[in-house]
Amino acid sequence: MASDPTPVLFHYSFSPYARRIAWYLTLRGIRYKQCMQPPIMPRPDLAALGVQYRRIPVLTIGKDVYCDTRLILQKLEERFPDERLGAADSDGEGKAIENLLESWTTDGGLFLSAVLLIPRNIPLTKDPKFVKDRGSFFAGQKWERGDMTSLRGEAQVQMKRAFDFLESTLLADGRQWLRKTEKPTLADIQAIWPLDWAVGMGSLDGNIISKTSHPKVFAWMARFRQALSNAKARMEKVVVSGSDVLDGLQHEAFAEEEGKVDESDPLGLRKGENVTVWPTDSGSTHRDTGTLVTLNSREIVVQRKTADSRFDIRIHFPRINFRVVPAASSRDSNL
Ligand SMILES: N[C@@H](CCC(=O)N[C@@H](CS)C(=O)NCC(=O)O)C(=O)O
Repeated sequence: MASDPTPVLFHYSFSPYARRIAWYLTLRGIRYKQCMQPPIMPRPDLAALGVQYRRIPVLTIGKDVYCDTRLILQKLEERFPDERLGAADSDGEGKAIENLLESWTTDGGLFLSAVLLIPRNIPLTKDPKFVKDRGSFFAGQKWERGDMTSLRGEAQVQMKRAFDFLESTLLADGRQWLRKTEKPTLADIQAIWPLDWAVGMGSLDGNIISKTSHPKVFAWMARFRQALSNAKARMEKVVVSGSDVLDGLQHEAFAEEEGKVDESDPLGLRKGENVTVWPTDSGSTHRDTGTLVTLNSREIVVQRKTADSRFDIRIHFPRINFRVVPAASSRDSNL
């Protein structure tokens, strides 16, 4: 029997990915709890749950643990179907816009440009512990100090292109929200988060991106912030400790029924097999091993015990940018 537990968001406040989820929950008015995490490893609260995955945010609903904002948003849309923020299933064009905007901003997209533009003079980026922690975070990215000036210049250009794109296409006809709706939708969230992060950090070159050069985009961002602050005023902020979450989960059920392993999946993995899962684009050195319970083109789900072996949890990962292999062969895999 599935229970109806309150979602718990594990995050730290300056994570732009976590904001994407917090904003979604806030605009929907879905009550949730926050479990605040340190911005650098280790994260004992997640380790106690049995989660090795290092990226933020992570969302739990009962004994189901969801990794990666792409999957988290889909799951929230499904679990709370009334007045969803996403386009209706029958609205193919709306869904396509949402998905394309998501690919545009996420991971290697605009997010990476915003990362390159993090100001060098804020306390966090000067902290040697933070610099060391993030040193091996991006798989395959080698940023040499001497290249930073030109990389940051390139990133400003990518940001300008993003502002140009919205100004001259979706927002050009004076609409309030990207899908011409009355209220902000998932499409607005999918597009705005790295732009808002970059503006908020003061990262953008005002000579090429400003209220004067891109008035419609800046007005849209201001409307979004206003809608968010109105919604926030209606929400109660609930902060919980990691040990409270762990103790509480003991009495919760799984939020979802156990799924199936798709027999036609090209990887040929079997239900019940011991597998290891990790993200291929960033945070790849942190890998989760457990029993494979679900595998389909959308997600990988493994079941394992909490660190103290008190109870089982199921950890969900999306298929995009994740690899799953038999646990025995993961030690040899650097892919
Ligand atoms: N594809 C992931 C990316 C998440 C991500 O990169 N999060 C950043 C924080 S904004 C992170 O985990 N940084 C390293 C860390 O916090 O340990 C998602 O959509 O959730």
